[in-house]
Parts: sequence; structure tokens; C-alpha cells
Amino acid sequence: MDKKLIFSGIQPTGTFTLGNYIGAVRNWGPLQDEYNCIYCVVDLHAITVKQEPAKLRKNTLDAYALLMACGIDTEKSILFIQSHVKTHAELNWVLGCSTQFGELSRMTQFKDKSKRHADDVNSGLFTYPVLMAADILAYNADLVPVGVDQKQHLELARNIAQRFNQRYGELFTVPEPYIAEIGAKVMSLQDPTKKMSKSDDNPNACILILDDKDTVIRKFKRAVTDSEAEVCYREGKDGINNLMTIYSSVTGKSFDEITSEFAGKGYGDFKLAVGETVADHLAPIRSEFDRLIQDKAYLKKCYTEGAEKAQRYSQRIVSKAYHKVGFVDKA
Ligand code: AQP
Repeated sequence: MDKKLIFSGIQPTGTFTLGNYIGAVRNWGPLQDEYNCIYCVVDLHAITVKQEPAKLRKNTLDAYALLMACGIDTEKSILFIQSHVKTHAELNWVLGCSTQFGELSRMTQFKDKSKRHADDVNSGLFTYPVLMAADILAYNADLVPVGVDQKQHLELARNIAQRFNQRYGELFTVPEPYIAEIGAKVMSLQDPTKKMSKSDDNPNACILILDDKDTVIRKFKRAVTDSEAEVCYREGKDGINNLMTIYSSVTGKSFDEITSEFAGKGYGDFKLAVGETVADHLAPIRSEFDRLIQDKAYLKKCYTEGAEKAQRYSQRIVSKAYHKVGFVDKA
């Protein structure tokens, strides 16, 4: 039987957080052996909020190298930069005409980001999920590994695919979400009721995967917890629950094992252990990134070849979509 196809992307809006890593990117590498994988740096999505052009260019290359440092192998997977492959924007328009205004109005990310960026509530921010649907459907992906925060967008992509298929005839695979059992929503270290986010203004709220060991430990030491002293996973202990989730996903230990390990010890010991474990886990990624980012020629070769493969793959599907909606075929 043919291998199933995986597609996922990440925005180059800054260095990946531990949330991006645990909830999404860390899982992408191991999937390469079992599935055909297509991954991309979604720079078109990034400009839905204001970006400084030079910084966006740098962040995009950094994100590409970071994905490789996190285990994406360009020999096994197609890894590319979204703006290099024109089919995404082409399909975006067609799918936008199969998406209702009311559906987009219900997206919680739009509500949240339009509050945070009240001076720039642009139409791209509103139609972001249509472009995300185009990213996925242009490859007829079966599975999309994402964090929990993207589940609503994926539901919408499924609805768009089904609606298109009903209206114009079967074309798109209806994609399924692929969500990690542990760590699908890593929370902010400063406000554990909010997800950890790259664009958080408070630098202590998130661990960046290129933070050095001292910084990682310092941020964990400052993490907001509660006034008890018991390391256990329980409702109402958002800060500790978050640290336990992080520790569990990095060590593979269960919550019960973690509770036993820290029985009779204070939060100080626990935070230090989480900090050291996470820092040691991230160290090889940091050194591989430092190596790759020096080699711009190699990166260019990889992203150019990745874009060519992605263009070829998606063009067949997008041309079929254009034909189905009634556009005249190009000679
Ligand atoms: N805190 C999180 N916990 C688990 N998974 C997360 N993801 C994001 N934050 C967490 C997952 O990471 C993947 C890439 O996300 P993205 O860069 O495309 O956009 P995002 O979800 O908007 O991530 P950020 O960090 O919050 O970016 P900004 O601040 O730029 O908006 C996705 O699979 C996402 O689910």
C-alpha cells in the first residue's frame, strides 16, 4: 500500500518556542520513515501580522535551517519555503470562493490576533485559514501534524475540501489532524492559562529552542507556579501541570513517576531539573543549527530543490482544481 502523505508548516515569525517544538516540529522527523512528508516554512502566513522585511528574510532562512536541525532530512522529505511555490496562492483564491464569511468569523485565532494587532486587522489575517487549507489540499495530504491551537483551522480545511468535492466532483483528500498525546498545548511560563507563543512580548514567557543553557534554566526558575509545594498534576495547578507536561514529553516519564521523583522536594528542585533536562535536550539542535546556518550555499541548494519538487507535486492537483471550476486549460 502507498504511504500516506503528511503535510505541515511553521511560520517564520521568530525562533521556534518549546511549544512549537514539543507540540509540532519534534514529531515531524520521526514521521519521515513511516510517511511521505512535505514540510514548509510558511512565510506568506507570517505577513498577516506586520513584519520587518530584512528580519522576515533572516527568520525564514533561520526557520528552514532550524527544521533541518530538528531532524527534517531533505533526502527523505520535501522541505521548502512557501512563497517559492506559486500553487499555494493560486489555490487559495479558488478555495476562498468556497469559504463562507461566517465560518472565518468564528475562528478563535482571528479573534485573538485581531485584538492583539488592533491597528492592522488586514484581510490576510481574516483569510489565513483559507491559505492554510490551500497549503494542505494542494498536496492532497492525509494527515496534518499540528498543535491543538490549529485544530479549528484544520476542521475548516476539512469542510472546505468536502464542499469543493460536492460542488465540483471528487478531488481533494479530506485531511485528518495528527495531534501529539502529550504537549499538544504547551503554556506560557508567565501565564500558564495562555499558550506559549513566539510573538509573546514577555521574553520570560517562552523558551526559545536556541536559548543557551543558563537562559533556559533562568526562565524555568522564574516560571509562575502556585503556593503549594507538591509536584503533582491536578486541576488548578496550571503552572505545575505545564512544567510536568514539558518534563514528561522530554524524558518520557509518566506524571506518576514525576510525582514520585520529586516527593518531599520543593518546586525549586523541580524547576531546576526541568530546566537542565530541557537545555540538555536542546543543545544538539543548537549546535547543528549553528553549523547549518553558516552554510548558505547548502541551504540554498536544499530550499531550491525542495521548491521544485513541491511545485511539481502540487501543480498537478491545482491544475485539476482549476479545470474543475471551469477555467480554460492552459495549452
Ligand atoms: N504552545 C504551543 N504548544 C503546542 N503546539 C504549538 N504550536 C504553536 N504553539 C504551540 C504549534 O506549532 C506549529 C507551528 O505554529 P505556527 O508558527 O505556524 O503558528 P502559531 O500556532 O501561531 O505559533 P506561535 O508560536 O503562537 O506563533 P505566533 O506567535 O507567530 O502566532 C503549529 O502546528 C502549532 O499548532
